[in-house]
Amino acid sequence: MEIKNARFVQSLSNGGEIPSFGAPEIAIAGKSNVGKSSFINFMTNRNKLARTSADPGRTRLVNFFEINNGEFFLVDLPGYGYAKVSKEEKSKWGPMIEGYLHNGKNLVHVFVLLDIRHDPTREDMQLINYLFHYNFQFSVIATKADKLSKMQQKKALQNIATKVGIGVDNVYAISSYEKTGKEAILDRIAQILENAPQVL
Ligand SMILES: Nc1nc2c(ncn2[C@@H]2O[C@H](COP(=O)(O)OP(=O)(O)O)[C@@H](O)[C@H]2O)c(=O)[nH]1
Ligand SMILES: [Mg+2]
Repeated sequence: MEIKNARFVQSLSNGGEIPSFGAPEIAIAGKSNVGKSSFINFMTNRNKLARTSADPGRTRLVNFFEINNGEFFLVDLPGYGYAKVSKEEKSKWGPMIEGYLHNGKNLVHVFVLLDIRHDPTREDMQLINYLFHYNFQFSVIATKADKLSKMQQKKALQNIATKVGIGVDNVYAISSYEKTGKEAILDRIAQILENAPQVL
């Protein structure tokens, strides 16, 4: 599988009607600053397709990115666990993420992004338990692998797999900085699309 082109198509705000583009969607979830936007830019070879860190505005919405002229969509979910936002704003995120996960008709897989250096947080585990509960297919992507040596990475992936309760072959290390780990994820995407329902 190859990502030849990508474009931003739509943001979904709280309570907005979930769009359907008639193609499989892979959602990208994780806490603020884990590297979601950088991951999307890395995967699509684009510097600024998804805006990174210093631009919280758009990252508070569900953003749809069309890949390969409609072959599939990457859906960037709002980051959770950001300490600086108000309680009121925080209270909107759960429903927005859950609303999409629950009602998005074309959703076929969730990539849960976790920082390779840390154990999953309470909020990460809430999301993961939710995915288990509703039987959603998901994989874990361990970000910022460049922060650890190869040997430390191996240990960290095993630790994350154990904490999450999945096999280590379902946990992928990536570094958007050093641009490593992309091929394995493209292979995973190919597999996901092969198994996606034909009529959405
Ligand atoms: N060392 C390292 N830092 C990264 C990597 N990916 C993202 N970051 C940094 O982590 C911060 C948050 O990244 P961003 O993509 O905006 O995270 P988001 O909030 O999950 O969308 C930024 O300062 C990035 O430069 C990576 O692969 N390695
Ligand atoms: Mg972001």
